[in-house]
Amino acid sequence: MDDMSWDYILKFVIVGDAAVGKSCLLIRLTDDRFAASEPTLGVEFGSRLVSTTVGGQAKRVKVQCWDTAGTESFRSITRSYFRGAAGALLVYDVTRRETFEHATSWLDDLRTHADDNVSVILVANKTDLCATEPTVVPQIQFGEAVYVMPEGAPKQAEGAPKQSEGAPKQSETDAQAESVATPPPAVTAAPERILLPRAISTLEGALFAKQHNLLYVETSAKEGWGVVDAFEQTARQILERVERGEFERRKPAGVNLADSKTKGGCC
Ligand SMILES: Nc1nc2c(ncn2[C@@H]2O[C@H](COP(=O)(O)OP(=O)(O)O)[C@@H](O)[C@H]2O)c(=O)[nH]1
Ligand SMILES: [Mg+2]
Repeated sequence: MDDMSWDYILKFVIVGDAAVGKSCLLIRLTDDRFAASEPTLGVEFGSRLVSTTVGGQAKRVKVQCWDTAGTESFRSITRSYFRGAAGALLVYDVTRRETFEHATSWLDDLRTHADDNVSVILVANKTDLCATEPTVVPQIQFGEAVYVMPEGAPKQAEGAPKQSEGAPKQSETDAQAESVATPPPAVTAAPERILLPRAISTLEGALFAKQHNLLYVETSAKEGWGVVDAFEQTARQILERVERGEFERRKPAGVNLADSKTKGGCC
C-alpha cells in the first residue's frame, strides 16, 4: 500500500460553542501547527490520513472534516453539514464552564440532524491552559469504583513563581513585625505561564461522556496533545461498528470504502 492510499473515507464534523478551538483543532489535524485563527464564517474543510486498528488489522482512514461556526447566527448552516457525518467532535473549553454546559444542546442538535449512528467524541480542549502535560484519562466502567488522581489546585508551571513566593512566611512576619517590610525580589527571569483552574475536571467530562455514550478525549490544539488521537479513536469506533454489521441494512452515513479508482488519489 503506498503512502497516499486509504481503506476508508470518513466524514467528520467539529461542533461546539464559539471560540472553544474547533478551527485550531482542524488546523492541528491537517497542518500539524497552531494558528491563532479568525472566527469561522459558515463552514471550513480539511482532510488527513490517520491510522487505526480494527479487528487486529491496520486500517488507513482518510478523515474529511468539516469545521463549523459555533455562533447562534450560523447554527442553521452548521446543522445542514451534520447530515451524512459518520463522526463528530463535540468540543468544549476546559476553562469555560458554559461551553461544557452547552454540550447537551449540541448533542441534541447532532442527534436530531445527523445520522442516528453518528459516533461522537467529547473533546475537552485547551488543557494546556491548566496543565503542563496531558492528563491521563481514567477508564470509567459503571458499577465499579472510579480511581482518579486528586485534582486540587492547578499545577504550577515549572519555574513559575509559587503563589507564596515573595510573601513573607508567618515566622518571618513575626520577626519583622517592627521592621519595614522587605519588598519582594525583582523578577528578572522571563515571566512564566500562569496556569488557570479547570472549570470542568477530567472526571466530570469523562462521566458526562459515559452517561451519553460518547467517547472522551482531552486535547490541546496549541500543544498538539490528543488531537490525532481524537480522530483515530472515533474512526476506530465507526469501523468496529461497520465490522460488527451494525449498518448491515443500509450504507452507513459518511463512510466510504476505497475502491481501485479512489485508492492512491490525493486529498
Ligand atoms: N491555549 C489554547 N488556546 C487555544 C486552543 N485552541 C484554540 N485556542 C485559542 O482559542 C481561540 C479560539 O479558537 P478557534 O479555533 O478560532 O475557536 P472556534 O471558534 O471554536 O473555531 C483562539 O484565540 C485560539 O488561539 C488551545 O488548545 N489552547
Ligand atoms: Mg472556528
